[in-house]
Amino acid sequence: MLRTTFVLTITRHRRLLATLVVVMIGTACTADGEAPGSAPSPPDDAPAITVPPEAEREARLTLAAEFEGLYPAIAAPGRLVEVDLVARESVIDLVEAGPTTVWTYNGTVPGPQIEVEVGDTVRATLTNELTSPTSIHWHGIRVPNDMDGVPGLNQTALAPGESFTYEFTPPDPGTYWYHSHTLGSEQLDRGLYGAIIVRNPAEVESFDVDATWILDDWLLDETGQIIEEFFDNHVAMHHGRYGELVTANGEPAPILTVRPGERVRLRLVNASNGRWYEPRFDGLGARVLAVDGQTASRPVRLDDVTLAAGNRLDVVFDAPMTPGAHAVVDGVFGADTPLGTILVEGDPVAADHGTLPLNSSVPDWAAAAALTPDIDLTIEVGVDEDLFARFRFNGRSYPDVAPVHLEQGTFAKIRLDNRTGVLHPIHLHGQFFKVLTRGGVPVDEPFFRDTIFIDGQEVVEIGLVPLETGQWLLHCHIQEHAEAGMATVALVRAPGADLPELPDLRAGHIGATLTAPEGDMDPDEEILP
Ligand SMILES: [Cu+2]
Repeated sequence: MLRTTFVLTITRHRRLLATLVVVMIGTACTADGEAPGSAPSPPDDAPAITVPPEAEREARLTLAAEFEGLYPAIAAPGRLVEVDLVARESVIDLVEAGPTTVWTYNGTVPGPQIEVEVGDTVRATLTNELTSPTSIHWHGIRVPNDMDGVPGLNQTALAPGESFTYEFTPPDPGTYWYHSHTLGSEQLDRGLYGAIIVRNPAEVESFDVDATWILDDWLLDETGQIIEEFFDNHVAMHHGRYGELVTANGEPAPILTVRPGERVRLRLVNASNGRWYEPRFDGLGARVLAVDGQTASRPVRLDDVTLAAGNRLDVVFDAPMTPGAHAVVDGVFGADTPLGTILVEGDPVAADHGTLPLNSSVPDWAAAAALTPDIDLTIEVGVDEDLFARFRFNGRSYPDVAPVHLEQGTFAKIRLDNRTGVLHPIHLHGQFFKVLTRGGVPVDEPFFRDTIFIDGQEVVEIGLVPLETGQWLLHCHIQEHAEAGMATVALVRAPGADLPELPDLRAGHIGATLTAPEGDMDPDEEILP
């Protein structure tokens, strides 16, 4: 409960706590990071890695071969889906105290849900009517690198008044979302996000109801306005900015009405800056079909996954034949935060739905757990002389990064060693990966994902076969951690290609605090205000 106390006191006592925070980095925050679902510590007698190099090479080739077929074959060309997204200020009704001024795509939070089928091409024109630069990232979708929306890395942020057209053909069915990747601690918090659903036509008839809930939390003052202090040392050092009002689709605790016997697919998206959720469905036997849009090879228990910032969970259940109301709550802080209600009423439907559309092509990759990591990434936090936090991958804070080099089509194992006391949902752009071990213990997740929750002081190993070449951001999805430097770049090159060069990342605006200084970059220099 220590964590809860901190979260709720963040805004009121920020400055007072600043010094205390610094003291607590390595002590209380460690206990603070004891999230539910955390992995056990490695056993003392964990076997040393004994696989010889030649056998490792063979094993890697086998893993890459097992990966082939995970993704669907390239679909036949479909429709052209054109979308206009205008980023602008608007007002919405969140609380009785009054309308709340927010930033929106097309006047609503969330922005319009974009719905396509695999093979369709999305042509989305973003027009910036804000007073700040902005850009859109298509979270999870394997887009061409120059459509990925990270300013300074993949594109130039749109100045106020400018427009830019994103065009891509999503290759994978699933639940994805789009959001600003510019000044994220402010722009996500103000409401710049929406869902993009890529359907597999062969699956559509498997479900009677296909709904989306995008979760967010809001930090409002007594008049219902967003408190405009988006980034400070305290939220950066803890779990990001948390709000006390939780909404789904911009509404506190909405009701999803279904008929008795209907098979329901509810796509949950976490658009919060930092907060994570453990959704619990009362009496519905709900299970998880897909994580981060990637269908599992077998249904997953809700207890076995978290919905960290950036994650998606496709929850499936068959509505009971008896009418009634079923609460959906967040289990993180004592199961007392309502997320919504499933209301079962009306005429029943036939309850014979057959089997769930699972993905039998997910490799188990059990052999990967014993391999030597190709890349070691150590996550640390430091405090500069003015008591500002800097998160570092291998000693470096964005934009002064040491990029990770990966080769297209080649299996790679990445070890993420979190030496901070706080959790981090790490997101890799442009690729999906599989969790191999937690705390030195092999993990059997029957799905690939794009964002992984790493607990305080935890070591997690992931494996992937990158297919998309280019420069891809690898970062913490807690917006305030990313803005405190917790980002690096994965450079994926085709076999035999030259090592790519990194662009000047200082030209971008991934965070308000990352306006880089002139002159040589020094990982230890003060670049926070
Ligand atoms: Cu983080």
